Amino acid sequence: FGTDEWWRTAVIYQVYPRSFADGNGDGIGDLPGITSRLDHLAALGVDAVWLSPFYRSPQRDAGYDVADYRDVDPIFGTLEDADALIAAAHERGIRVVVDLVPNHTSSDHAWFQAALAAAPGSPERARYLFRDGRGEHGELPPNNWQSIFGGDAWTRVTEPDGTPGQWYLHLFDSSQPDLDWSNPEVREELEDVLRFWLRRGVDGFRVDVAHGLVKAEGLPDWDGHVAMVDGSDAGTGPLSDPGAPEDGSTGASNSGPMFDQEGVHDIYRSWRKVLDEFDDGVRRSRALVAEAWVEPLSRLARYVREDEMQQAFNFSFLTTRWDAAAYRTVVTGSLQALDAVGAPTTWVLSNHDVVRHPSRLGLADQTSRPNGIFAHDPQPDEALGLRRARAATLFTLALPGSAYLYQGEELGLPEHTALPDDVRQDPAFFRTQGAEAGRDGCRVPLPWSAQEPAFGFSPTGQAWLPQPTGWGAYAADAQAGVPGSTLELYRTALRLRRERRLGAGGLEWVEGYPETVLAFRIFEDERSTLVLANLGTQPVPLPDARVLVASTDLPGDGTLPPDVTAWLEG
Ligand code: TEU
Ligand code: CA
Repeated sequence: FGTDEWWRTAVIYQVYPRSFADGNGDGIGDLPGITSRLDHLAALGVDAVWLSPFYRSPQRDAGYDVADYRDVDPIFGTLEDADALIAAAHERGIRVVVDLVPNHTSSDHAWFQAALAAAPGSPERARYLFRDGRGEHGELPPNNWQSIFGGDAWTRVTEPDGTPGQWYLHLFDSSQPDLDWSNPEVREELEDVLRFWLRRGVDGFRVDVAHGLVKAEGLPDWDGHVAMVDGSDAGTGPLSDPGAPEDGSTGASNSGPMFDQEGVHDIYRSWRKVLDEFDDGVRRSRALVAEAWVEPLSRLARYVREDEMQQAFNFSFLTTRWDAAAYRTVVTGSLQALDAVGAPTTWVLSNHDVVRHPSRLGLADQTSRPNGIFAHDPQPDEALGLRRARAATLFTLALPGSAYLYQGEELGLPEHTALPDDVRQDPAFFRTQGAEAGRDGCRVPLPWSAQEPAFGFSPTGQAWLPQPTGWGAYAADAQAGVPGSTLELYRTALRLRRERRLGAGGLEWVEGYPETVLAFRIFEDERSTLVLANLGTQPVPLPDARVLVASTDLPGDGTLPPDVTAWLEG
């Protein structure tokens, strides 16, 4: 490990533990499974791995409902397995970022169970947001907030004496009660959880719903619109123009009295101090990355000020239409917003909450495309989508800053759009009574080999979600060493990115190409790299320079075909 601020240019690979690799054959991915596949990540060339939650949990929201922050869920393994995974990653020079879920606990958490057993007004209830209901008998929710997964954001409890009682707030599922962050006990506990994992050697935390911890004083009613998990918006239906904000950010942010309150920053300043206690001068800067759906980007940038987090996810590309002008706006806006606070930006094309980018980009007509982050596009063209996804990946990996990859994107995996409803597990699907498809389609277990059933995911051939037929063609084994495969494209791009220090470079737009071409130069040291991405429908002439890598084989006639990106010398 170097002593630099590694996170500034890091490529960070998201592992979704239940779907990565199953070690013990029960059909659910686990920590020993991840450890056994770390060589795949080393060969890919990533700097760090971010692990989605593996803590003790009833798994009602796939682990984003934590019952014990200091233990590993038995389905994923043990604390010793976590230690072994961290050590094995570090041996390979891969840093480990874990997911912290501070906005809510599981309803199975000992604190919430104690709160249910205690009386209104008790210190046990004061760790959560319990309130009396409105109406003559308290039969109405305390305010009009809606859950991001659909339905009321409040659930009424039965008091220990059997009478209908208070209500508690949950911005997500009813099994995810929100903590009261104005309570010092809550702050102390979560800081102690940070220390628990820092002592075990983790290099950072991805902070779930970082913009949600503090709610407006008095929990006032709100008549605005909550951006729902399906990309619809509680009041107005699907967001019509995802590119609406001027800086090109997603248009899917959460706003209102439950999000982005000034008080959150004080929390992250004290967390940063906790992380700095562990700065050993060698593996410097344990890092915090905010998952904050906040707009405009200048608001997002406030989470990464000098004494707060080092990174925040920039989700802008999730909603960018396949249009060069739209990407130019987003890239310029993102770099400017973060430059203003002296931090690098991040780039994200996929994660466990959104439709995989080959499927998002696979709709020929991008102008009439629905908000493709959460809702399934009708009939994506998989071949076109993959071609564009590879092109998008290639220009993204050239951009200054840090990049996040979601497991399986290096294999070119599409969304599973044909999952039967009875196998789905996402609570967002159930809370909306199936009105939207939910997020299971991007969480399908990875194909490692052509071996059916389960394509090498599990030694017993089981998989907690069915994999599509044809999954074997995407298998890591089938792509490794095959020129032109998506996996080899990722490996090559990451190698060149590292060699040419692209993440640390400066960007300059290049004139002289058609409007439909993204053309920029990355300057690093004395060298520069020219990046050309053809988002139009006609081939464009390439300059006379050495091609370093192209997202799809070039025809050899000196042109760059539609939906292809190339990196060139100079
Ligand atoms: O997601 C938080 C979250 O709010 C968005 O993903 C949400 O869908 C968006 O704001 C809609 O506008 C995180 C996790 O990534 C997700 O998997 C969890 O379900 C959620 O928190 C609850 O912990
Ligand atoms: Ca398992």
